Amino acid sequence: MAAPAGPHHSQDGGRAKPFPLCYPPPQPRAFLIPVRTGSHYAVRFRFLERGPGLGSARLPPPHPSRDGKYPCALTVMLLLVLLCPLLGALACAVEVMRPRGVSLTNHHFYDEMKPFTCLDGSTTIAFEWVNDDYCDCPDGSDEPGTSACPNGRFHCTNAGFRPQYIPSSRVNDGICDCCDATDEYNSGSVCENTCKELGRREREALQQMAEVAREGFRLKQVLIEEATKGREEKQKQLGELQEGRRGQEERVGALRLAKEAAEKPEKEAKDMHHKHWEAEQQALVQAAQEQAQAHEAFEELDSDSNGLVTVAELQAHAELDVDGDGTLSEAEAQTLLGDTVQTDLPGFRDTVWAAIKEHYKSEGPAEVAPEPPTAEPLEPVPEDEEEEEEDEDDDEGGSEDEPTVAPAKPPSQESEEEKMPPYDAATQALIDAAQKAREEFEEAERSLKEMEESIRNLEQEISFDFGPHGEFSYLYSQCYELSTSEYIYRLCPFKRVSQKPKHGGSETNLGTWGSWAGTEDDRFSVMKYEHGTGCWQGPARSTMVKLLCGKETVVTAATEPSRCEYMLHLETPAACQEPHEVPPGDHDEL
Ligand code: MAN
Repeated sequence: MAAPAGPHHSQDGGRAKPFPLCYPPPQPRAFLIPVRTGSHYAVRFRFLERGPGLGSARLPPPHPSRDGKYPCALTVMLLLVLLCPLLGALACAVEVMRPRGVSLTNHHFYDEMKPFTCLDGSTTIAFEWVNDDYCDCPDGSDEPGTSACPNGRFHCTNAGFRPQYIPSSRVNDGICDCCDATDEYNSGSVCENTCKELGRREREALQQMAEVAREGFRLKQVLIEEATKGREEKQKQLGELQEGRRGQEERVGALRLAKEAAEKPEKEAKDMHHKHWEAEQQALVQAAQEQAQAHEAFEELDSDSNGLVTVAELQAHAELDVDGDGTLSEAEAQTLLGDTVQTDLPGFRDTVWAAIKEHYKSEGPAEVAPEPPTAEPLEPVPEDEEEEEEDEDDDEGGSEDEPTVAPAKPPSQESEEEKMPPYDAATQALIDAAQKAREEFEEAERSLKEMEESIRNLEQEISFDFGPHGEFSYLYSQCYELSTSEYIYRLCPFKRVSQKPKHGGSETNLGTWGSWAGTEDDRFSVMKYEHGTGCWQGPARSTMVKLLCGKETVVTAATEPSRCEYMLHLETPAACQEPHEVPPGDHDEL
């Protein structure tokens, strides 16, 4: 039960002293083990037995006590100190006596020949009050080996493993905290000393780590060599590309001129062809309009609608008067009809219409707008009336009897080019030559663009800071993945980090390469990726990548310590430091 710290009452005024500081000397039950520790000699005392009130580290003081009870201890000690250099290979370690729960470092504060001053300097008490299970010092330093002070701490030596401090409250609480079991000396709990086993396991783990560090560091040297070579190669490649670019720029320039030179006559020839075709189209339209007008006039003149226009029917149109007397006489009408007394539509169209169209006045409504120009005449021209040049249809192969050569496409959707007849051989030759020049130019231009892209990439790669010796350069243009229960994390070093849900959904950008972000003296231990996809009502996603020494390159952990702020662990030989060989053996605190 912890007693309050505070001013001390009388030394023998009712204080319980269940665990006296000293124990009688006649049964030291200890044996001496001379051991060598490094270059100094010491003698280690081991106890055969522990008992209540017996500080496990307590031995009779090495100097005569006030009542001069234990002079032999000093003699033994002195003897050993004198003998130590003579023991040669044997080492001597003295287990320094100190009250229970006091560390070796602090033992000199606890001199049983002097009153004890609390470590905070606040009070001085009789030494007998140390570890008397009553808290005297406000800092708890007078009760290092009991649970009397709520703020005290107990030191476990843990020989064979790591020394440790535990809160005083854990002393004799029935739970084994110290691996050397010294915290449970009076609780009835049976604790085993597991320090040796823990130490062995720790040494094994440390050895494994040391092996990883050794091998990793060896691999790092290979990476550095490769990085140096790679960098030289890239510099060389860059120089060659830059040189090549100049030549390619000239080539592109020359091919551009050649292309322009070839395109000029091509354009002229194509324009010419186009003009001809347009003129033909125009003529066709006019012919069609003419025919439409003739047809209309014929139908008007053919007042009895018998399909023939007669002299009498012509005479109904006085505007056709030939001699200017205001009437169209029968003889005049006959002249207009020629050597026939009546005419059908084809005859009218071909002979009569040409003679009257200048004077003919329609009686009907306003003239119908002509049909839009088409490649085909509006009406099939009767075979007997064909008077156009014969080469017109040479390549088309179409005649009026064959409805249409083109399959499904309606004429309105046809492009001008498609409607046009094929080019003549000379024009086609110019087009082919220009096309060739164009292709050569485009090919050269494409290759120049690729060169420029490679130059940009190389320049960017060379400008990256890949670590003090370029050891991280091999990570460039690689990607590494880690699958967790929810996501697949993908790290492409020096580029970006992403996260893809495993059960559907699109990839999220967790940041693009920002900078090295380790501490000032260890800058290359952390990478920062930033400006990722915005977090809903939060910051843009970002990721820290912690680089750890490993024999292989692998992402070993992915976490999200804070919403939309991620942390990956990347093991890589490039992060291994030169290992400092530690000689094997245990380094117990005595
Ligand atoms: C997604 C993931 C998570 C993130 C949330 C934030 O679900 O990117 O990592 O925490 O969005 O809304």
